[in-house]
Formats: sequence, C-alpha cells, structure tokens
Amino acid sequence: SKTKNHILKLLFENRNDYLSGQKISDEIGCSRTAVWKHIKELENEGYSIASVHKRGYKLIDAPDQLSEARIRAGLETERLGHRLVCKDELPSTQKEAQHLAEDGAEEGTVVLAEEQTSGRGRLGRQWHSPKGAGIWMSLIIRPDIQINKAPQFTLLTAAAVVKAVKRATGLDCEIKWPNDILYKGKKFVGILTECQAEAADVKAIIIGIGINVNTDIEDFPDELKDIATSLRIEAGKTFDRAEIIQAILKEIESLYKMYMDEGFHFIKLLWESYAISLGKKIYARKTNGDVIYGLAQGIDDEGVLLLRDDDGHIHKIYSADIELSSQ
Ligand code: BTX
Repeated sequence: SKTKNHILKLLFENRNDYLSGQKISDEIGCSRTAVWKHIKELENEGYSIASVHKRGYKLIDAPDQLSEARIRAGLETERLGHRLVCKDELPSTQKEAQHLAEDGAEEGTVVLAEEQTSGRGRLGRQWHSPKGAGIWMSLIIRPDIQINKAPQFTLLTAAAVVKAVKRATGLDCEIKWPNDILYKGKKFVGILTECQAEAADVKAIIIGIGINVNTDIEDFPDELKDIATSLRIEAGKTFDRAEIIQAILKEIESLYKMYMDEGFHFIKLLWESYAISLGKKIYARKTNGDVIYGLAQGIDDEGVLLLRDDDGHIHKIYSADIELSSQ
C-alpha cells in the first residue's frame, strides 16, 4: 500500500536513528495504530525493525528482494522509475516492457524481474539471468528524436551505468563498443536497446540492462565462466541491488537531460573516456559474418564505430562484435 511504502521510505531515510511513531503518523497523516500495523506487515515481509518504547522505530535490515517500496525508498529521480513493475519471474523484462510501451506506458516506466527464464541479448542470443543474482531491468523512455539517433542511447546508457557502478560500488569499469561493460576484461553488464517507431519518429526506446551483481562463479554456465564476472566476484562482497538500480536511474536521467538540452557531444566525450577499444587494433565481426581488421579510430556523432583498415579506408561499423587484436 501507499502508506506502507511511505513508512518504509521514512525508515530508510532515517536508518541511523529511531523515528518516533508520532512523527511518522504526523508526517503521513494516519493514526499511530495504523503505523504500528504497517510496521508489523513490513516485518512479515522480512524487514527487521527495532521498536523501542518512547524512542520509536529503526530499520535494522531489509530483505534482498527487489520490491517497489525498496527501490522507491532512496530513489532520487524526477521521472525515471515513477512507475516500477517488479516481478518474481518473467520470460524477459524486455518483452514485458515492449508490451507496456505498445499499450502507452509512460516514459520512466521500469520493469524488473528477480529471474528471467528467456533473457535476451542482441541478435537472438541469450542472456543468463539467474534468480536473485543480478539486476534484470528494462526502462521505457520516449525522447522526441528521429530513429537514426536511437543507437546513441546505447552509448548514453553504457556511460551512465559505468558512472553508477562507480558511485554505488567504487569499482572502475570499462566499455567495449557498442554495449558491453567489462571489469578487467570480463563482461558483467549487457545492454540491449530496442526501438518502437512510426515512420522516422521514435515512439519509445526500451533500454534493457542486465548486470551480474551477486552472481557466484559456480552460477555461470561453463561457456561463460572464463568471459563473465560479477560485482561480488570482483569485490568479494555482496551488494545491495536496489542501491545500484537507484544510481543507474539517476545517472541515466541526468545524461538524458543533458542529451536533450545539449545534444550528443558531451555524452560522446564521456563514453570515449570509458572506452577500451579506441586507438587499438581490433577485429569487427559484422552481422553478415564479414570480418574487418583495423584501427578503432573513434565513434562519430551518431555513435557509429569508425574503423581504419590497413589501406587507410574508413569503415563505418553500425553493428558488430569486436575483439581486441593482440598486435
Ligand atoms: P549480447 O548479445 O551483446 O551478449 C550476449 C552474449 O553474452 C551471450 O551470447 C553470452 O556469450 C554472453 N552472456 C550471456 N549471459 C551473460 C551474463 N549474465 N553475463 C555475461 N555474459 C553473458 C547483451 O547482449 C545484452 C543483454 C541485455 C540483457 C538485459 S536483462 C534485462 C533485459 N531483458 C532481456 O531479456 N534482456 C535485457
């Protein structure tokens, strides 16, 4: 209920202190008995709340379950996340968000699942999304732009996620064009942006973000063990997924605002500052199977990768998988 979410928000905001029942009931405009009832309900949901006579309530521990209330408490955004759809299990949050967007869901709608049974990557690939281990989320935005600009949002999202991970965990990670985020060469984030358009106009962009947060190495299938990692594996501790989600929504919102006010230029600079492949020799395997070898010179104003081959020709790479060359 709304009141319960509000109480939880207050408890989170004052988690170093006791908050009196009176203060809570004044702030929310309900009786102290109602406050007490909601506290009991929160305890039943797994929250641990100390209650001390004459001092009030204090949050001791929260369950590691992504609920709307948990994410909302501490969310500092204006629009992103104003609607949060949290599910235990979905085939894919991306598919769910696509449906919601078609039905007119507002900008800022976020879909989250504890587990995805058919999480999707690019080009029909799979995204491994085990229960409770990561952040599997899809965000709907509705920028007033032309469809050829939509790929810029993949780069915007990647830059925002790097900033948010740094802020929430202290870890410095890197971007591999166009959409992988790596820590020491291993992938722990995947980003998938999809677009709904009418003629050349974007109606919605669905930004899918998958992050291995508390995944253990044994949780990965064999084919991923050498190429994937998680924040827990790297940092040796468990992270609060809700805090990372809050940081990501906040960073996307602020870069999105900058993008709408000032264009792609600043986002591009930020992205380039996090990119590992620029200035290096790479192989780009295009979707048609062709492989081009050359120097990754940079990205252009549309987010397209510019690759200079040994003959000096510049290739524009719209979609490919890249691999760093050892030379
Ligand atoms: P991608 O096509 O760039 O990467 C997919 C490839 O990454 C797979 O073929 C596999 O090799 C590897 N991979 C699969 N799962 C993982 C994992 N958990 N960690 C590291 N590597 C992995 C990247 O596609 C885009 C992924 C977006 C996922 C989000 S989750 C929320 C939303 N819903 C949904 O179905 N997809 C998006």
